Amino acid sequence: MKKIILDSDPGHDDAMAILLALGNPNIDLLGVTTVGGNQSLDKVTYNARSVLEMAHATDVPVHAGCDRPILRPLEVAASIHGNTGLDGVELPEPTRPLDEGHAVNWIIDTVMSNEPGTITLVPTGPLTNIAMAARMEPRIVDRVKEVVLMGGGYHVGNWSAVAEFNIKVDPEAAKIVFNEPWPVTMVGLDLTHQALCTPEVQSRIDAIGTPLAHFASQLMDFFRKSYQDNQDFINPPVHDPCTVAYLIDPSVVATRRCPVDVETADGPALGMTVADLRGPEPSADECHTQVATKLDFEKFWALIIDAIKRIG
Ligand SMILES: [Ca+2]
Repeated sequence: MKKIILDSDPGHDDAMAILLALGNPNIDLLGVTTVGGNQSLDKVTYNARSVLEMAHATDVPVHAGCDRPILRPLEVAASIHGNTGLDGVELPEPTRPLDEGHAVNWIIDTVMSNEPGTITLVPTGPLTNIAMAARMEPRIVDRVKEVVLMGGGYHVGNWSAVAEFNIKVDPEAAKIVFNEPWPVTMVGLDLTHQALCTPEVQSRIDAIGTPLAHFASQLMDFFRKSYQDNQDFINPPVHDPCTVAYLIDPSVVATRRCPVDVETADGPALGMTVADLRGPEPSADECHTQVATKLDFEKFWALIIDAIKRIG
């Protein structure tokens, strides 16, 4: 069992990441932390609680974190996720109250109270909480097993020509996270644009026949329309669960080790993840960062469908 903390801003694809983490027997979801990103902190926190409610997972704690980036005003992605952050579905009222304690404190406490090398951080929103945690308690950097994040891209952007949304929203936080010496896997757009929810995939989700499967399918309907209207896609790329899929089965996501840094200067490259892919691939001793390159599409969707089935 891999113990993970999902730090997220739900978000249609964050919701799918939560479902994959809940429904896979090899993942122990210790808690969900939230960060201002796709929508305001209040909205994404409600969404996280509501998705857990929908998935009968009211034992999983939710802690709200930072409501804005470290230096910059929050820029939300209403064009992709709608006014609620999870438009297109009826969200059930959460029965579990929001847990007390700021997400950054809870992340630190959880990492420090578990055995070193056992907790994986899985950020699927702006990296504000993770950067703040690393600054508030630097000892977590050695104790965290690894950071597997959705964000960035080495050849492509979606919020500018070269920047992906999560990184562009809080580039200073991203720079901190990429430059701490913990192992970082960047699951960026190069990878996640292969995770397309095609009509064929969606019909397999529909065929599960449960209310949760219907909920997931409605999320995908809205996400498809957003991507058709705003990002010139036919089918939506379901970014965030690619991180969890990598942790479940590394053969689903091929990686390439290389240095990665983040542009924080204002200008056309703000928020770009600069991956140095020159020369032979460095060893893990030489380089603590790697980028995701190739998705096993069939295995990926089989994991998601299996998780939704198992949750019931
Ligand atoms: Ca997200």
